[in-house]
Parts: sequence; structure tokens; C-alpha cells
Amino acid sequence: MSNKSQTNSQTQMPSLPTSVSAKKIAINNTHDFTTTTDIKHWIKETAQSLGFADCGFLSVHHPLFVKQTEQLRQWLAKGYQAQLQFMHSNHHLRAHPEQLVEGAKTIISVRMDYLTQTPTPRTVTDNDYPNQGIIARYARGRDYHKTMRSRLKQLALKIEAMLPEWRHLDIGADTDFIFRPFSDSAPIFERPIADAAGLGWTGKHTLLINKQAGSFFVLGELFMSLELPDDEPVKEHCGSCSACIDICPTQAIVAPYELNASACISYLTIEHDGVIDEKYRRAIGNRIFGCDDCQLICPWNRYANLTPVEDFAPRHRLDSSSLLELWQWQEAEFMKKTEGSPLRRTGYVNFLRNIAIGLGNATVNQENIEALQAKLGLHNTMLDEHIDWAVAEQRHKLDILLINN
Ligand code: B12
Ligand code: SF4
Ligand code: SF4
Repeated sequence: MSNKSQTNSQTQMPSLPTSVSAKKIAINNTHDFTTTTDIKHWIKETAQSLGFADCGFLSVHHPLFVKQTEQLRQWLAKGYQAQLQFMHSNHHLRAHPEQLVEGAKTIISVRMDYLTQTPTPRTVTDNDYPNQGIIARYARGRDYHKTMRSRLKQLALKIEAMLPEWRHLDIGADTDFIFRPFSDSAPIFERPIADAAGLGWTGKHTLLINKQAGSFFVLGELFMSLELPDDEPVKEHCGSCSACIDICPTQAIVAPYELNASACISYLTIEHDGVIDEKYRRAIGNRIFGCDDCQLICPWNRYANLTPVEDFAPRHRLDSSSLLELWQWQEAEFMKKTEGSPLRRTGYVNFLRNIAIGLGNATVNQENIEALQAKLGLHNTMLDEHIDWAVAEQRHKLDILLINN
């Protein structure tokens, strides 16, 4: 897709996030662009000035796409995708990303850190607060999809403005500039692209890890018509470690680099619609939206960086709310408080379903039982079934407590 009609005017460019960024770019504009390396260097610095931690470059014709499509088919054949229907579609576009954006030659793969607090290294402390509703760290603020895509567009506009200075190099700077930003928004192998473009290696939990920054970052891509050479992948550094596999509460990492999504708490609490199989409910604990355990335990996350991007700042105390507080949210409140937030994805009743499971797993307390029962019959039988289970779990713990005293 050509975005040229939207991008001709410099005056349409969104303002830079910081004055430091503007200064950096001004300095860089004095560069001599004698090789493609100079251009890549400029793009990298500009990406960083826009809040991206790093970027790498990869051709749309890289052999990984066909290979990865075959691996995806094998993954689907095992049924790991559960209700993730979109994983079945558009395999031809996954295998041939040049068809996704006609005229695109290069993918700029970017990563953006999202931590707003440094977690205790190599420990899952979330379990220490059983009455708190744990929301995955990426999801506590503004939806990253929007943040990523709007900043990728800013990056594209800055690149477009530089094209006159790059015309002497044979990279297509003298033709119409075509670009399109993505972040988890199209049939694209985002993690394998970032891996091949040198942003990190794929850990045994299947997420990308960077030696200097751990794995608490999200990925995005800018497809564009400039032709720039590929970056090189980095060496993997998991070695003999298997901490992520061992810690996974639902044993969803069935083998190194192989995730059964249907068992992953992230899938169950965010993507899965309807009844959550009883066999997973105790293991889900107090995680009510997503799961960070395999990352929290990973030794490389002692190097995880805090984000410079304000959008990730927790909203509505989503980093510290109790299960009971969240349980009291009415639907209108849920809709209001999750505007522009990833939490919207799960929907109100599934959100309550997740909290019900959390309350079943919470510290035994008469108040939990009463709060759970107060919502019986208010929504649907699916939720009622989880409430009944949670009340039975609370009562079971109460019985044990009474026997022991
Ligand atoms: C579907 C999906 C999910 C599913 C399935 C995850 C999965 N691992 O497949 C669910 C809902 C469970 C999920 C959960 C999460 N997700 Co998700 N998810 C995606 C999505 C949309 C597609 C991933 C995909 O293609 N999976 C299909 C399988 C087939 O691909 P695969 O994992 O790459 O598996 C292959 C390799 O392992 C390879 N392989 C086999 N053997 C070997 C050996 C070696 C050495 C190597 C290198 C590879 C390899 O073969 C496998 C089969 O093809 C991407 C966005 C995107 N468009 O790419 C985000 C994405 C992967 N998710 C992301 C995040 C942040 C998460 C969560 C951390 C969110 C949370 N906190 O709850 C969890 C983490 C769970 C986990 N351990 O992976 C980020 C990852 C960022 C990063 N640092 O890597 C992405 C890239 C989104 C983004 N734009 O940032 N996710
Ligand atoms: S996100 Fe949680 S449930 Fe999913 S693989 Fe990682 S530790 Fe397991
Ligand atoms: S916990 Fe260990 S095996 Fe898992 S991704 Fe991190 S380094 Fe690799």
C-alpha cells in the first residue's frame, strides 16, 4: 500500500516525543551518507529517538518465511492453536510478505521495552500476593498496538523526508516511497523476523530475548520500499537452562521452542472465549489477564530495561488492584476503564470469569465467598459455572482450615 498521499507534507508530521529526539536528528542530518550502513545507522538512531529500543533490517524475500510457514503448519496440525482461528488464515501472505505490501523491499523490525518497574530477578513474586489480580506487564497501560503503529508511522515520515539526501545510493530513494506499519496486526511472523534481523534470539519459551535487554518488549515492523541489506542474527544464549519450561504453571511449553497455546495462561485468560477447563484453574492462580512467569524466571531479564514510553504506565491501578476490587467493576465501568487498553480484548464476562478463578484460588475468606455468590445468575451460565467452582474451592480450603484447628 502506498501511503504517499498521506505523507507528502512535512507539516503533517506528528510532533517528536522529546526535545532530545529533535536534537539527535538535527545532528544526524549533518551526516554524510556514503553507504547503506550510514543510512541504517541513521534509521536506528531515529527509531530510538521515537521510543523504540532497537531495530534491525530484513529483506521481504528472506528464506525464513517459507520455512516458518511449514513449521506453523506442523504446529497447527498438533492443535496447539485452540480457538486462535487467525493462525489458519493467509498462509500465502506469511510465506510471501512482499505480497502483503506491494512494492515493499525491506522490513524494519523494531522492539519496544514495556516495563515500568523492575521485577525481582529470577523469581515469580506474583504468587506472593494471592488476593491481587495479576495483569501481564505489557497490558497495564495503553494498548501497545496503537503506540507501536503510530510511532512506526512517524519513523516512516522521517525516512521519507530524508530521501533526497539518499538518492545517490542505489536503494530506491528516487521512486515513490511506500510503507506500512504493523504490530501484531497482520499475518506476519514477527518473532522470527526480529530473530533473523538480529534483535535477539528465540528463547525456549518461544519469545525473543536480547542479551542487553531481556525479553519484556513488544515487536513491530515497518515494511518499506527502500532496499537495505539484511542484518545478521545473533548467537543464542539459553544453553542448558530450562527455567521457563520448569516454572510454567500449566506445562504449556511442551518442549524447548514449542508452545501449546491451548494450555498457556496467556491464551486461556485473553483469547479463550467461554469455559476454561477445570484442569487449568488452580494453576492459573491469580493471573487474570496474560502471564509473565516464563519471562520473570528467565535469567536474562535481570538486564531488562524500563520503558521510556509513557503509554505503558499502569492505568486505574492495574498493577496493584485486589481481585475483589476488580470483581466489583460493573460492565459500564469495565468499558470506560478499558478504553484504549488491551484488556478490552477479553470482554467483560470473560474478565469476570478470570477473576472468579482468581478468587477461588485466593486466600480463604468469607468475603470472597459472598462477593462471588452475589454475581450468581447475573450474566450467563458460563460465568455461573466458574463462580460455583470458585465458591467450592474457597469452602474446601475453609474445611481444611477448620479440620487443622
Ligand atoms: C499467537 C500468539 C500468541 C499465542 C501463542 C504464542 C506462541 N508462542 O505461539 C499466545 C496467546 C499463547 C501468546 C502468548 C503470549 N504472547 Co503472543 N503472540 C502471538 C502471535 C500473534 C503469533 C505467534 C505465532 O506465530 N505463533 C505460532 C508458532 C507456530 O510460532 P512460534 O512460537 O514462532 O513457534 C515456532 C518456533 O518455536 C519454531 N521452532 C521450532 N523449533 C525451534 C528451534 C529453535 C532453535 C528456534 C529458534 C525455533 C524453533 O517452530 C515453531 C513452530 O513453527 C505473535 C505476533 C505475531 N504476529 O507474530 C504474538 C507475540 C509472539 N506475543 C507476544 C507476547 C508479548 C506474548 C506474551 C508474553 C503475553 C503475556 N504476557 O501474556 C505471551 C507469552 C507466551 C509464550 N511463552 O510465548 C510478543 C512477543 C515479544 C517477544 N519478546 O518475543 C509477540 C511477538 C507480539 C508482539 N507484537 O510483540 N501469544
Ligand atoms: S506465559 Fe505463563 S502459561 Fe504461558 S508459557 Fe509462559 S509461563 Fe507458561
Ligand atoms: S529461562 Fe532459560 S531456557 Fe528459558 S528462555 Fe530464559 S535462558 Fe532460555
